[in-house]
Amino acid sequence: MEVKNNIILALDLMDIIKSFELVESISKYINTIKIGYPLTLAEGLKSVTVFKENFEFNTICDYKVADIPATNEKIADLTFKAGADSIIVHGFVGKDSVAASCDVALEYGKEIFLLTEMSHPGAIQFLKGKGEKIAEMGLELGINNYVAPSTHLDRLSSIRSVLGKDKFIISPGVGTQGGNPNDTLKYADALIIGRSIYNAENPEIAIKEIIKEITV
Ligand code: O7E
Repeated sequence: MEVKNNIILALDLMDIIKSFELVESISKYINTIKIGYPLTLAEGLKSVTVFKENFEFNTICDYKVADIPATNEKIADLTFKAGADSIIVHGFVGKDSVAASCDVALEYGKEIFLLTEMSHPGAIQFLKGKGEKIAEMGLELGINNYVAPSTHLDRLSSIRSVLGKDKFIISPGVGTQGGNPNDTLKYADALIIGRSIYNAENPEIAIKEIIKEITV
């Protein structure tokens, strides 16, 4: 996946009109958006379709799919039917559940992102240290795309070591959560950034500042 300026916008606003205005205001700096539960639950799955139809962006649906295989299949099917290019799936649920989402992605000629470890402080409680095993499982399943945290660089770098240089890693936590763009891009291929852009007084200035800061 080619991510313009290495930035994926986390579109976590809960209003489709405001989301449109935001994306329009920064559309020349990005080509990839991540739509998650905030916008989808507020406005429906049609928000994915509407964005896909109006912007020529890669659209990653962040539904952190984490259920039994039969339910994962249904979630993935509805998501791809709505127009998503990829879906984010939790790894901790195990191989059968992840494989179920992969199979649906394959039917649509689309992809999944496998979530290894998370970026928030509470992630160290149960998930920390499991990322390598989840990454190994992803490799066994032939998965090319992964999510790993920018706020725990030791974890991100270790997960990169397991995956090797050819796998694609996207990393949340830059900005508001404390992650640094250049440190993160030593190990990740793209940054997921939300609040530092959409909560800024001027999102265009904010994204330009981040782009200017990126030197790697
Ligand atoms: O902190 P922000 O506002 O820059 O937003 C970060 C986004 O990344 C937000 O949508 C959040 O749900 C998501 N995220 C994390 O912050 N931490 C994680 O560990 C994982 C994700 C995520 O996107 O998961 C799937 C990629």
